[in-house]
Amino acid sequence: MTAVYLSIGSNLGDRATNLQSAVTALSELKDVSNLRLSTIIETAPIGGPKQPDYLNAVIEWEYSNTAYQLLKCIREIEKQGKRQRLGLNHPRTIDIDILLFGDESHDTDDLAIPHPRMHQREFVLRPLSEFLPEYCANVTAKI
Ligand code: PH2
Ligand code: MG
Ligand code: MG
Repeated sequence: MTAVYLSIGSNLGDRATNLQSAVTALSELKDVSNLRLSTIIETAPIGGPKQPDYLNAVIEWEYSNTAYQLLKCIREIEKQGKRQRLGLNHPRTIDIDILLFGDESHDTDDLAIPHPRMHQREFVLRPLSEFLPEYCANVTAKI
């Protein structure tokens, strides 16, 4: 069992329903237990073209398969959520990013863990701090 943290976000369509559908789909994956959802926060978009505000949250859970298997499942759920890949930081119905996967590090074209930009993103750190307050206080102090 590995402690895994995911960031979820939506800024197109019915944002709350999009997040809820993603949480439901994630919770129905095999290899998953003890899922907890942070507070859902509304955040101004960072980067990209002019676009609507996001709803963001973080998920904590235990996962018993590999990071690559999880990535495959996430891509499938994003597809079900009508995610279109319009470009970097463009608006989206649903985005699911792996933030932390136990103490693993990955740096390939497909998978970068810890998420390379998470430490600068308040929309990640604020909900993540509900689960990992000391980790977030430490990274925030180093920015
Ligand atoms: N995601 C991005 C880029 N910018 N801004 C906010 N507020 N929330 C996001 O989830 C977000 C973003 C790329 O994935
Ligand atoms: Mg993202
Ligand atoms: Mg993503």
